[in-house]
Amino acid sequence: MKKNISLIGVPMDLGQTRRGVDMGPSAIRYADVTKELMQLGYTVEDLGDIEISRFEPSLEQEENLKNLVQVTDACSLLATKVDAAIQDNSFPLVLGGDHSIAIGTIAGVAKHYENLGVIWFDAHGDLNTPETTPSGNIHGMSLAINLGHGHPLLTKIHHKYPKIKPEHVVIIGARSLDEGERVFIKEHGIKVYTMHEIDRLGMSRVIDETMAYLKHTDGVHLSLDLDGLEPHDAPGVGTPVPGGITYREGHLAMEMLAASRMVTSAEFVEVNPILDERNRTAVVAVGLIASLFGQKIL
Ligand code: 4U7
Ligand code: MN
Ligand code: MN
Ligand code: MN
Repeated sequence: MKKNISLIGVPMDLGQTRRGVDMGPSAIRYADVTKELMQLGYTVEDLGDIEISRFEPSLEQEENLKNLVQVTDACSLLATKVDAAIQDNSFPLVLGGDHSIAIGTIAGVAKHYENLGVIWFDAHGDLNTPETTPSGNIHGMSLAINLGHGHPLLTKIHHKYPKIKPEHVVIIGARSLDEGERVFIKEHGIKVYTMHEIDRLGMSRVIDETMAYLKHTDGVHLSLDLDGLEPHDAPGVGTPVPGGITYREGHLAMEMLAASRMVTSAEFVEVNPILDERNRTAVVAVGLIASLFGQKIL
């Protein structure tokens, strides 16, 4: 893994409707993410937070694409920062914010890779489109957008279209999929390890298979939604779903990713301090980040 890390905060809560997730980057910084990474021997440059427009445009709100303009603007800005960090030979580590920010992160990363692999660690598929969304919340569409499906303002951010190919995506932890998402997964042949497969195979085999599956990619982005974890272990998230990945399974996954040396960028999203208990979820996020960057028990 690269020795320089660029930390980018995205205080975004406009991709969904529960307030508070915009404070995620502060909560994760407060849980000492920089110190942990420095102790592991990295140089960390904290680039601060992306500016999110609070201005409500007088445009008519589209019911199936809430805050489309603001999400587009923030993601374009984020893509530029992530792109520049990679250009600088630094590892981009993005802190959310709701999962709509993955549109910007992956747009910035994908410019540098012909065949970017993506590990989508999440209770959800985030594969809705404006036609299938039950909520109108863009954080439930971000993976579909990266695959080229959705509003052109979002799919065409930062010039490349589409950003990633369905055969280079692995979803891990799914347990809440909408009907339209099930159809999307079948139509595009996306590899999904639902909780059922994680229970049956164990996390160790799931990650081994994932890395073998992604071996023909030229870079791997980890997009980790904290709601992928079991809500008892990570309660501070906007859309908790019972029956998730345990604390230890999460760490094992990160430790194995570290050992693979294949991950080239990462983001940790959906930490909501208002819904949390004494910043526990941010602390869990920092622990997972440390494991991803090579922290070992012994
Ligand atoms: B998250 C949902 F309907 N599928 O589209 C939707 F259940 O980034 C939830 O994974 C999306 O947290 C959750 O609104 C988005 C819903
Ligand atoms: Mn998500
Ligand atoms: Mn989710
Ligand atoms: Mn397609």
